[in-house]
Amino acid sequence: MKELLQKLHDAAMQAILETEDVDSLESLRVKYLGKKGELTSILRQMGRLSAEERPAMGQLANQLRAEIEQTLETRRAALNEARLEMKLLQETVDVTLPGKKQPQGHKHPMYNVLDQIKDIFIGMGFEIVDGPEVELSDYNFTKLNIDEGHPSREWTDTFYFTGDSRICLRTQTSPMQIHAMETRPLPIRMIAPGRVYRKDEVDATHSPMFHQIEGMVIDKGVTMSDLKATLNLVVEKIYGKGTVTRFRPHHFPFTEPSCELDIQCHKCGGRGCPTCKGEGWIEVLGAGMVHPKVLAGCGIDPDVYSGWAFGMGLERLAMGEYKITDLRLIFENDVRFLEQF
Ligand code: 2U9
Repeated sequence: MKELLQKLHDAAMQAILETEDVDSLESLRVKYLGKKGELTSILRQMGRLSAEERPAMGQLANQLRAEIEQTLETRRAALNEARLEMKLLQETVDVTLPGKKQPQGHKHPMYNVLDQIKDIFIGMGFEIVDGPEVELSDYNFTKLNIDEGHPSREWTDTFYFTGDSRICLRTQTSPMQIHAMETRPLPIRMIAPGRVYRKDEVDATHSPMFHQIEGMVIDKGVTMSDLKATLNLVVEKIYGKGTVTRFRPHHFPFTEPSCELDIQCHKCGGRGCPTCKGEGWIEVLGAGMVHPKVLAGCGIDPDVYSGWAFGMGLERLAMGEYKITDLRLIFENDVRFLEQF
């Protein structure tokens, strides 16, 4: 019996030490030490031994069992450790490998221009006002002194939602000034940037959707010289100190008097070149004193209050600033175009 126990012990030890994975260690434990295992079946034969032999044999059996258990444990720990080490080795990050390039976007060139203008007006105490792109024709036209029958109200020029022309996509950001005059306390100093829509065919200078920025001041005693001084300052901030300006008389239904502001061509100093198309001057914006009828229509007494307003197209400004010759490039969002700015 002693030999049987010793043989079992040696076989178990060898099997344990030769095993290479943790799962089969458990099978070995069941095989040798389990309830129905080999050791149990040897011990069942203890009954055949004499009463004197039994204690020594029991002791030997216990000692060998303890040794096998100990070896199982040591082997399990060693295999676990080796497995962990292998895993760590496989998962090692090679910090010297080149990284994956993450292409980064940036602001659209037109928004650079918009943000520059916003900053200038914020610095002068103006508020930035946002509003709906879908408008009542009343706010887009009538309250701006653009009467029924005006060509810009035609179905061929404006996107209408209703057969009776009551609701449209705004053709200018001016309705936001009407809303402001109707709802805000005076005085008002505001700018209104945003998208506007006109039924134009797409070409190098036209798009059915484009961006405008308009501004307006309403207060007591506001005059044309406030308009000129403020816009001269804005132009100097955009185009540089000493930029020469010219205010040309013009006509808009919503302002009286009205004007257009030109800057002397900064490329040729006014002599005429491709940048100013030989004119010597570049048109920048339209402006004027808010029409008394428009003020009165918003419940503001034109005998007490007056105001000035301006409007300009943002795409055209960006095209001038960045020498972009085709308006379509601004909307196509081709990265090969955008990444140049
Ligand atoms: C109110 C009163 C007056 C806004 C103005 C212009 C002149 C102007 C054009 C520039 C190029 C539109 O994008 S464009 O085609 N705009 O010339 N806009 S004065 O005057 C207002 C606005 C609102 C209540």
